[in-house]
Amino acid sequence: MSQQSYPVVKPYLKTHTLVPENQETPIEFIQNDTIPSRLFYRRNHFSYPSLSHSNYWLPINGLVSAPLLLSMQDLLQMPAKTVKAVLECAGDKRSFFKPKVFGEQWEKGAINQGFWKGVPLRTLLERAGLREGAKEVVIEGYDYGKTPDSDQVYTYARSLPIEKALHPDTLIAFEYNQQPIPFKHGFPLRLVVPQWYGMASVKWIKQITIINSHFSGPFQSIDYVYYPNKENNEGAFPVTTINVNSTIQQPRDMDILNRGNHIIKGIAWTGEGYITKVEISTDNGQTWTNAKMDNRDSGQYGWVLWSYEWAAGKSGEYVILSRATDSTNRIQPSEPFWNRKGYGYNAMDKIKVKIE
Ligand SMILES: Nc1nc2c(c(=O)[nH]1)N[C@H]1C(S)=C(S)[C@@H](COP(=O)(O)O)O[C@H]1N2
Ligand SMILES: [Mo]
Repeated sequence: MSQQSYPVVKPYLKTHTLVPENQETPIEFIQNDTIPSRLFYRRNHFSYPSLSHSNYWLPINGLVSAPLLLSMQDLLQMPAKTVKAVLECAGDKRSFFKPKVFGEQWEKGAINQGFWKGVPLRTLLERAGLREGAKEVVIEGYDYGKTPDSDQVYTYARSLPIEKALHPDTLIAFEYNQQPIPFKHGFPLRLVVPQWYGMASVKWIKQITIINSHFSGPFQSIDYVYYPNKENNEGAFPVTTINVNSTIQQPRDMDILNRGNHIIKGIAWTGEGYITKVEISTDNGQTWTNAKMDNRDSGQYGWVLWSYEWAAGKSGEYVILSRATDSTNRIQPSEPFWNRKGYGYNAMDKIKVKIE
């Protein structure tokens, strides 16, 4: 079968802002199952922190029986595990919302997958001993600055409810793809919260504090909240679990192709359960066919690779759609759930191509 050949372009990250650094992975460069560090999207609220790695200590304090102060050495000696997980920014695909919303105009590449190795946060919480009334675990990073909404200086900090903090796969990670975590992605320690959008996975961990109340830092109570209304905060609720989603990697939007057979391929992922079905339409949603799914190695938190052989017999313009369904019966909607800050976009993916 003949297949369209693509010009070879050296992979790069597409820059949205340089300070702080916000760059995404053009979706066509996601070729392998895991993304190498140099192609890992970067999402930062502040300038990179300056850290003295040689003298790194991790405090765990607050509502615990025995506060801990751990060295890297201490951590590296604890039982560790490795998980393969999708990390997706809650603002991924924000640029497709209509009407437009403020915020970084991410296209489809604020997403990553790789292997994280670390010590379960649970292990540390058990060692420190949670005291009665422990409700949330606050993870604070070393980076700081002023937020757009106020003149105050904040560090990047987020909390997890106790249940998610105790999930055995919520990790204090120190390796990405068998290497120490690259500095821009959180070296030496980063939280990794599989199944939740990326904002939960705090980089450059400075300290961990257990509290008996609801944490309300700006990245918890102002940002990373779904605001369904344009004019007011009614119906607001926090951004947590990743929505069921899929992306077409090939062909690319606006490609001009020859008549004949083409492979349509891409990825699909979800934050709850697993992907059960990916459907493709080449006639703008009138008819749908199941794509072939290759989920042999996707694991519990990984994306599935899918493909579809398309026999494009007639010249013309085509709208191609992809739509994923997960095991909790969530399915990608035809229209996204619009919200004022533009989080969680997961409408079915859509590209246009021309057959000559
Ligand atoms: N300390 C710190 N952690 C952070 C952030 C940040 O700005 N500072 N950004 C969060 C957001 S919104 C996302 S999507 C991911 C991005 O991780 P990456 O830059 O490694 O891709 O990190 C999260 N953790
Ligand atoms: Mo994000």
